Amino acid sequence: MADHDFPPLKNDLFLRAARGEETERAPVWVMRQAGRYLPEFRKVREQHEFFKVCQTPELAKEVTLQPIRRYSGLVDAAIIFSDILVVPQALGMEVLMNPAPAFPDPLTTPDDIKKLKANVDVKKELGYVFDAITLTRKALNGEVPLIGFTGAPWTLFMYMVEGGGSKTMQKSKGWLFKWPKESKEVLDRITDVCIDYLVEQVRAGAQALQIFDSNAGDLAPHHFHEFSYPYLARIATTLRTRLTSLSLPQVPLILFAKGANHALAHLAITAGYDVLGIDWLVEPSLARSLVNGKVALQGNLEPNVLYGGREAIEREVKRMCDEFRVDGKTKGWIANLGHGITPGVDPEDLRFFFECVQKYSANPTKT
Ligand code: 1CP
Repeated sequence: MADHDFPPLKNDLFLRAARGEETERAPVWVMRQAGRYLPEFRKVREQHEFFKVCQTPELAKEVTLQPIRRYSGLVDAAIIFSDILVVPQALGMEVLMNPAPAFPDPLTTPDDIKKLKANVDVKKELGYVFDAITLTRKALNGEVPLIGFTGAPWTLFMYMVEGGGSKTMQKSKGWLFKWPKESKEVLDRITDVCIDYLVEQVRAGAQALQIFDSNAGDLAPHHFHEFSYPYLARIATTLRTRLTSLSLPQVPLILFAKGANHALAHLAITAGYDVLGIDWLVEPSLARSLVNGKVALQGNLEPNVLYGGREAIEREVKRMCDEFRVDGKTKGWIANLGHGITPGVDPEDLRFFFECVQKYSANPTKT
């Protein structure tokens, strides 16, 4: 698919900010914006199992569009409804969602590596995601751009070894330290699939891509540089080469290495991404100075502020908008939460968050 196969884009604020440009106000979207805080999403889930929604392009499209319809004119990007755990599924692992992710047969020892599929054909295993992307981009009718995504190798490795989410990450970190060579073999295998997966998402119509390294901040800085960074950098570099050689568009690449704020300066210069997502544990002004204009930034409101009532939301959004300004200008910033929205948020409070971003990020020098 090429750009001219889709309706023309009416709102390119998100794409302009991702390229680092000055914008009339900050574009805004939120991670997990299609999710359980929305009654219309819960209704779909009452009737369909989680991965069934991901695997049925019509349902994935419907759910992706729910926040876009509800917050029409207030939200500046859509993210395709899926999950990071479809990559382990493509590698041959069984993943259940009940309601948290569960792998009945995780990677226990290096001997289990042979259970992973050797040559993953992403078109065969994940074709439903590409179909959902094409269908959704058409249905969006150019209202906002569509973001595709993948989990990052270290974060996916963590799930594949732990067999689900983990606070301590003892098993996955145990692998890194006990079997570094074999761990890197698995990380490399995941990276190969991520690259193919992202290329096909662009071919299907994704207009930007986000890599979620949600567990990046759980690694010591030197372990992050050994077990996460090289794979993130390889994804960006190889993806760009592949997109060029296939005459596909060079879409903006967003890296959300949650908690790896120690690496911001290094990531900005060397990792090959256009945008770095940041969580709320780093002040925007510090993040700004660390990346020094090399990349755009995305983030970073503490998600629990959305439970704090209107006064707190307004105060905190205003503070965030002021902190992200560069020389008094709104430039190279995509407003977002510092992590995904949680199920208990009142959808009307999220609307208020969007309204506050629009109000307080208005650029005095470009209206
Ligand atoms: O029952 C349900 O409906 C389950 C809730 C849910 C939803 C709405 C899950 C299970 N995944 C999703 C969708 C999802 N997941 C999206 C859709 C697009 C959007 O943002 O609207 C995206 C981008 C993800 C990405 C994802 N899945 C991440 C990375 C982002 C993050 O929050 O850090 C991770 C870590 C996952 C794993 C996952 N999937 C679901 C849950 C509950 C979890 C986390 C579990 C854990 O704590 O380990």
